[in-house]
Amino acid sequence: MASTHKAGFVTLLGLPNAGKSSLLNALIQTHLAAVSPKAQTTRHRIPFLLHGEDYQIVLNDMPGLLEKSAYALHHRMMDYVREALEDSDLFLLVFDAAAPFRLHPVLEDIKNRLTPQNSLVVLNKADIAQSAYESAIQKAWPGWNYLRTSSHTGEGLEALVSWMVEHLPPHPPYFDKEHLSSLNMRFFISEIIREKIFQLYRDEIPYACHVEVDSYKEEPELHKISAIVYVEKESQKGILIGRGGNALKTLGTQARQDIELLTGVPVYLAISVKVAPGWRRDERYLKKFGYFSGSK
Ligand SMILES: Nc1nc2c(ncn2[C@@H]2O[C@H](COP(=O)(O)OP(=O)(O)OP(=O)(O)O)[C@@H](O)[C@H]2O)c(=O)[nH]1
Ligand SMILES: [Mg+2]
Repeated sequence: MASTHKAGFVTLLGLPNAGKSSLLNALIQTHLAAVSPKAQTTRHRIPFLLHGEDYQIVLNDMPGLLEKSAYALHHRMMDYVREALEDSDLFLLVFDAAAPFRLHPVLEDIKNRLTPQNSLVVLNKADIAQSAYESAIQKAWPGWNYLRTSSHTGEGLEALVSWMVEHLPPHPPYFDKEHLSSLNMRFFISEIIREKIFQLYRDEIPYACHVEVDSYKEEPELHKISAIVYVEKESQKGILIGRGGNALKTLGTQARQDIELLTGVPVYLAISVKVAPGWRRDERYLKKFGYFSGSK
């Protein structure tokens, strides 16, 4: 019924590693958002679509809130947060309830810009939460609405959707209801490769990588994809490739398997590695890599 249809934009905000991307994947029941145990996995504002017969929620995954911006890349990541604060209908403030509770200045700042009417405090990782977390946050943030969730067990997810639908404005759908995101396949393929890099490599390597899909050819029986991993230094290129090319081979195999889950057909994936010196500090590279085009 068009007249009672609800639609709007909901943004997930929280510290790095709170479980925002995991929550999104659980809500859309598809692993599209990159997840890793390392902080700062998500670098873009990424819109996902959650549909019902009479609602459409545009759920923005976001980079975790950073206290300090060490790179031009970090500035861009926090610009996405500022933009989302301006143009979203609702906000989910996602906390890692398994971590020790502390009053965080970045979250206090966000709190001052939101209201209990347009925001819900989400206590995530309920499956492994600290029992004292809920009472600590209720004391620090009185008057806000709380919900315990777990993307691993599914706890609270139905209640979360109900809260969003209840608080969304009446509006026709913004996007086609067939889709899970307004972004294209190329972007999610580059995210799959980046997720694998976060899972397979240590220390600074994942942070120094940017991934671009430079060609995607769809044949009926096979999708041929070529991707480039950009690193900041020659030494990082060596680590990414590994002895005898073994590390890159493992990356390619693991990424291909996950891409095939998305395409539903066999994939041929070729990954090459290039050096883009100091790209995280260089606005020209950030522009070339799509960090200045709204939500990617
Ligand atoms: N036990 C448990 N672990 C979770 C849950 N949600 C997320 N995790 C884990 O927490 C870690 C971080 O998850 P992400 O979804 O990448 O967190 P994020 O908030 O998107 O992180 P950034 O993109 O870095 O800001 C991963 O190791 C997840 O497996 C949960 O509900 N329960
Ligand atoms: Mg994330």
